[in-house]
Amino acid sequence: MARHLKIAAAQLGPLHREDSRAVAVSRLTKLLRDAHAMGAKFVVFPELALTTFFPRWWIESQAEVDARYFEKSMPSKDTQPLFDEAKKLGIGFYIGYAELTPEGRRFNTAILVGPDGSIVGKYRKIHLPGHADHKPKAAFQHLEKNYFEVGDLGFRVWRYLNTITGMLICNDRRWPEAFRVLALQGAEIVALGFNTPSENLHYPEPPALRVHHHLIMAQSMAFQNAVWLVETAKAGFEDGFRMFGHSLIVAPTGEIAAKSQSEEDEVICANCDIDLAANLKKTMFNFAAHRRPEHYRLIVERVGAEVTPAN
Ligand code: CDT
Repeated sequence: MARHLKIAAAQLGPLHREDSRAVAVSRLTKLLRDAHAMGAKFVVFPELALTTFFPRWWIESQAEVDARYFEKSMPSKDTQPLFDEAKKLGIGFYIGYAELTPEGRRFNTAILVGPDGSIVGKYRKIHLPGHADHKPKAAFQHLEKNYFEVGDLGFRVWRYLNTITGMLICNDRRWPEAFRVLALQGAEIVALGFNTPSENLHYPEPPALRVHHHLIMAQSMAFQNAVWLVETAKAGFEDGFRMFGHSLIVAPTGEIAAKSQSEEDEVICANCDIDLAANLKKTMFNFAAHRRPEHYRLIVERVGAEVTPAN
């Protein structure tokens, strides 16, 4: 019998600099209840879901950054109510947050929480976009390379809710390598939260084109890796800067099963047939039969593109 899992993407509208953790957690908890009312058993929240997307700001004082935006423990007094509600409702969830470790290391992190409230898995974002230097003339900044270290836990999957589930975070969705490493471990679901500005920081680009790229990437990554892909936005005018919504649940066929319509708090849900990918995995994307890794060596040996001299 096919395995089905009702999965929700719980999109958040903006969280401003002055919003407290309590505001964020109460909105997340409401979204969790909405997802439960729709029958969801797994809820995917956004990247850095407890605060504004603070990497848009250059902040001189590391002490201020740590106090306002980083979590020293998870759950904490502030986040415990979300864990308690999820446990009460018997729902598992993915959530992103800024992690400050006891050793003083800082990561852009996501965790997978089981329906019993226990933390099943942790992922620390590997592809950190943007820049580390202060760009005071820019309309807004993207300082992930300043605030976070590159994740040190690799790309992993977990046995979770009778599926095999992997986690990624935001910019990872632009890198086929990240998905393929999860797919090579048998991933059936990939959960991912994001914060994506509607404007391009580097050069003028129509906002619609940015959404177009978001959609085509999600559909192709889901299909080429035969996974269910759940991508959840934090969206809207946050601190005055717009980020797009378009949270998605994409089937392994590459079809969009559900998509958000607002840039506000909004839950979308799909009843996912986890075995939908079985035929694809046995035929077109039967990795064992068709992949040719002996010809892919450059992917791990070379980072940037180099033009090979003509033979
Ligand atoms: N949060 C995050 O990774 N956002 C990036 C924006 C890139 S622009 C510097 C993204 O890929 O959506």
